[in-house]
Amino acid sequence: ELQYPQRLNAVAELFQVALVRGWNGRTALIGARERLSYAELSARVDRIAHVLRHDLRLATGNRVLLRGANCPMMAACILAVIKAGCIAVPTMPLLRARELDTIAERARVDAVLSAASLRAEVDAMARPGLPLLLFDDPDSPAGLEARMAAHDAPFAAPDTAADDVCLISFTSGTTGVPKGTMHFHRDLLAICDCFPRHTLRSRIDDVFIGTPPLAFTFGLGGLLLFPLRVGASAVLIEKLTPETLLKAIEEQRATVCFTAPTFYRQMAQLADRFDLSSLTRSVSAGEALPVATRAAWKEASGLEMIDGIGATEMLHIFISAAGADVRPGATGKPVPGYVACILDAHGLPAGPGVIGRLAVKGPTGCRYLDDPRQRDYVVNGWNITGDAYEMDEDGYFHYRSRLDDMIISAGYNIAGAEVEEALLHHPAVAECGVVGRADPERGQVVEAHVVLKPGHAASSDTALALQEFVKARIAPYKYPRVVRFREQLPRTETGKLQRFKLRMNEG
Ligand code: 3SK
Repeated sequence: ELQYPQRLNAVAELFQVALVRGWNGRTALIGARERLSYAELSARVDRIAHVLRHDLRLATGNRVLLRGANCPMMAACILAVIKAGCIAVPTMPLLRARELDTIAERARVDAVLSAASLRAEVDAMARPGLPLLLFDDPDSPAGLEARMAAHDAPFAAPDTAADDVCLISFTSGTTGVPKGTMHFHRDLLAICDCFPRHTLRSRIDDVFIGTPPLAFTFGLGGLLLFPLRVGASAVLIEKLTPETLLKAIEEQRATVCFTAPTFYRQMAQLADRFDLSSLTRSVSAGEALPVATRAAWKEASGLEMIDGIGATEMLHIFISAAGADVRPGATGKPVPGYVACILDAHGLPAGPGVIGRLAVKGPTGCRYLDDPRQRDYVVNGWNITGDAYEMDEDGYFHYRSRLDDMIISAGYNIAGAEVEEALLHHPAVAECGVVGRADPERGQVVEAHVVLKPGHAASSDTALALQEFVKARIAPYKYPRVVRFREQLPRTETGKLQRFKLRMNEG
């Protein structure tokens, strides 16, 4: 059982621990243009917190929308909003004005902190009068940096309760309908004290690196809170491609990588050009990890991936396995601190071998912002996810599909993920997404959207070869009756496949 003081500010606590443990001279964040020690980061956070409270006159509980790519200044702004007793509402860098408007309205935002390079969409928001401060704009006399210069005293965090909201995180919207989820100060520490402590086993000499935006809780934990909790460093990369990530791993001697399966697949194809010998752990989440991707990354890096399932609703990873506990094909077991079970069609806990809805309970949990779906999501303290899973006799959880992605064809239940997994073993397939398409005869048919590797032709012969390949690997009734070739697949900024766009033939 995790215990935190009843009065708590998560960010003040992180820096207090750093001070007491003597980490102030250690490197906290490494960006493209700067490197900050714990002491420098803490001082920067304090200056920004002063600006928020004194210049912007924000009060405890006010909400601040944040917009920026992964860089030390964006990280400092998020931490400062929380230390100032306000509520951080981080947003994905690629969002457009209309989406920002929806978030600002739903979260009742009181101010905006944005990277100067991303201001266009903020300016286009329909919210005249909303206070805006730009950062990474050092020459502007009205920018955040100029205001920070006037404050050099330490900032004393206002009194907040461990269960005061400090973060509103919007889900990335694989269904196209983002929801706001609220998280407490104690939740930020709880995620650090579960997965990274027990499964990842983060250490003070770790160098964290990866792709998820800080605006996505996968990135907020993996690239900011987890390293800060143990005195480690994080590399924040603004312009991410598989090459830039591989190069940064090599240059910064990174030890822990966080990204999604798609990125691992792309990196695996290029890995032989880079020295990845510093990496000791690679974490995959955001999407189900196909066995083929695990194998390709192992071949390329020598590392057995740490797969995990997390959710914005739960803040971070709650089922995972590492090292000798890994079982390819299974996500893993509940991370210590969490319990999980499978619910059958009647909503009752089911034993091994039953495919049902995954439910989870732990120190973090879902609190939707003003959303009636809260009633369906949390029942008796259990968070009822939208994922279909199966537990085996040994207590390992195996992903089957998103519940809304289960394809029912001629009376058969077919998990799209299983067909994707089979297709990914074919040497011509780079990426794929499988959905159900309405069909007058069979109810639905399995439709595969396939991106081919270079050198393979999108032809009816290739489609036929893929169909035969799937029939030979898994039960033949699961083969894709329709195969469509695409240049790329529609994904969210966090790397999740947007199957609703495939169903609409969009993207
Ligand atoms: O949404 C996810 O997939 C996720 C994964 C890991 C950690 C956090 C999140 C939100």
